[in-house]
Amino acid sequence: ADAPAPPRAVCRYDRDVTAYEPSTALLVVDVQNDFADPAGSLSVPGAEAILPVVNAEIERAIAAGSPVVYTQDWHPPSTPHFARDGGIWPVHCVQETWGAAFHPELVLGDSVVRKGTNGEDGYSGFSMRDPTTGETVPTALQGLLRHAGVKSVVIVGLATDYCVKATALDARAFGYPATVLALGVRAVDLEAGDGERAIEEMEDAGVTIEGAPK
Ligand code: VGL
Ligand code: ZN
Repeated sequence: ADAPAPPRAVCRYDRDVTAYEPSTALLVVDVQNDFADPAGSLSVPGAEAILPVVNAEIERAIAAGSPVVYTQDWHPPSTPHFARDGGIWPVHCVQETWGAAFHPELVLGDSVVRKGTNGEDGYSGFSMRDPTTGETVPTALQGLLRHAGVKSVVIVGLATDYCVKATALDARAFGYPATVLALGVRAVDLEAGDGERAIEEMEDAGVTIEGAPK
């Protein structure tokens, strides 16, 4: 028999956006063990605190018939993205490992876009940049959103200063109105203040930051 599903942390909270519509997609960025679990190799401070917010958002989106798309950092064991191979990051989210798996408390769906699969940095859910050639290649996300008739996106996940930021900036570059939920994201903060600077950069690009301290 199947093991019972682990309990899901879901919270109720008020937010003042328009309700989801089928033309709004929720993008859930990289809620994977290496980022979200305190024992992960690139664990983001406070990441587990976003899970109830992210799950509540997923439930709202599903109830409204909005597509929910999950991105997943999905690196080969050796990639110029990792410090030991010339990049800046500890080894993380290696394909088929615990660290690359979605956090066990995350409410899952079937629409997953993997990135960084062939040695690219893959910060954005929309495109991946080859760190050696500088070439940018698209992921499946754009086609998926277009096919679903998506006209705007809401973004939550990890990390504010890398994959959330890159995904939000690309969403704007492709012409989507984009909202990032401040309670549903957390920053790596390699340098103190990176998270706040990322929020400002996103705002400058026309991203709506919702729930930010006023
Ligand atoms: C990420 C650093 C390296 C992210 C991915 O998901 O924000 N950060 N790879
Ligand atoms: Zn990565």
